Amino acid sequence: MLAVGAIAAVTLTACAEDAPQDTWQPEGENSTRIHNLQWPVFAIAGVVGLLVFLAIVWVVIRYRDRGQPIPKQSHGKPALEIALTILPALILVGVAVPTVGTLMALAETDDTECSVNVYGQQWWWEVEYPEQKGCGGIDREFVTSGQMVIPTGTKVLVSGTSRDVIHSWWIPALNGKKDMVPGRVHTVRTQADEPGIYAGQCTEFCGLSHANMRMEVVALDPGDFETWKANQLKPYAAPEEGSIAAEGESAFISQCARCHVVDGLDDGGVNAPEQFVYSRTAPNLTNLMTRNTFAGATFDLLTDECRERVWEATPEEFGERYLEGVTPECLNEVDLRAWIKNAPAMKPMYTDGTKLGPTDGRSRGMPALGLNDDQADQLVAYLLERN
Ligand code: HEC
Ligand SMILES: [Cu+2]
Repeated sequence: MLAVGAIAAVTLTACAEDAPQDTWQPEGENSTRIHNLQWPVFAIAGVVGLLVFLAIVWVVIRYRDRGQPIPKQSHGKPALEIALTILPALILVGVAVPTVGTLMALAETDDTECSVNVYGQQWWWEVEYPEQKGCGGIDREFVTSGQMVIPTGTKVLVSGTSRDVIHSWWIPALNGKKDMVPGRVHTVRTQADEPGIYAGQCTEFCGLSHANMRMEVVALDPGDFETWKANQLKPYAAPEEGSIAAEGESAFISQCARCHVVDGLDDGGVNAPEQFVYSRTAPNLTNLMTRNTFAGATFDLLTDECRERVWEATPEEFGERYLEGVTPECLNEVDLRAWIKNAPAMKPMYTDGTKLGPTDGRSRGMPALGLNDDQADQLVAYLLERN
């Protein structure tokens, strides 16, 4: 009994309020459907489990060996056998009917109001907004990474695939899991009722940094979503001539542009991602400072204090705070600098840390580029203007 109590206590503390990935706290249409199914199934399975457990305890005590003679041996009890076949079958049918109904409701895509594509890649997610009438209208495709921004109260269809191994997309508060498989497109509907950040993580083991492959859905009310969208599409703003950021731009072209794209930056054609990264491109850094986490939503771009302001905001305050992006005062410069100088030290990229990658000349993830402090300063200044 003590053991049971201890297990229950541990399980229940896991359900405490501050658990952003709690599957028992649905915050969208489909997660609510799943929740409405998992409760009764859990209850039925719990009652059956309890009855079986009690029956075992009773048998163990009642018929334990007290040196009594072996009882009379009998064979078969048709009434009992038939009852014990029919009863579980009925329970399973009782569970199957609502399960199939829920699965069909979850697969519904006809009434989609906004389409977003995701690409899983070791170890981050690219999020692509294709041209469409949905999502309030998108005239030019654009991409971001790590944080998928969607309008609230909107039926969003996430179509996903993978550029390397199998990954799995899972935002527990909004819907169930969906494997993202190379060469296939899988869909999962996502809808958030309230503005806020909904955290999730890759749930299919995908290699060394699987545990560092996280993602977030950011829901903004439709007005704020329009603001966010317009900001993603604004033209490139070159740094002021002679500034540190301008030196950063040159450093970016020579060191980073072979993998990373900044839309509108003329990099003289050096971007040739296929040649350098294992799978396709690295995250697009055009609007890095409009997201507040980086490298597979694993590290914060905001200082702890500023992060709290966004994450703890009420639904009414949230949109405005999120749209502030990463200001110079709020930048978590320590982690960003450390990343630029030596990314694999923060997030394991390949098993042999002494080599850049497998012998075919390709590497996974971001290499350590051996930059000095000045270059890091320049690059941080340049990136800080990508907002
Ligand atoms: C060989 C290709 C490559 C080069 C060169 C490279 N990166 Fe990266 N970078 C990546 C990959 C891949 C990721 C994603 C890694 C992950 O999250 O697992 C990444 C992630 C990042 C991120 C996080 C972006 C996000 O949205 O999560 C930043 C910032 C970044 N790199 C900056 C730089 C800078 C600055 C340089 C130049 C000094 C640079 N990178 C050079 C491949 C590269
Ligand atoms: Cu993964």
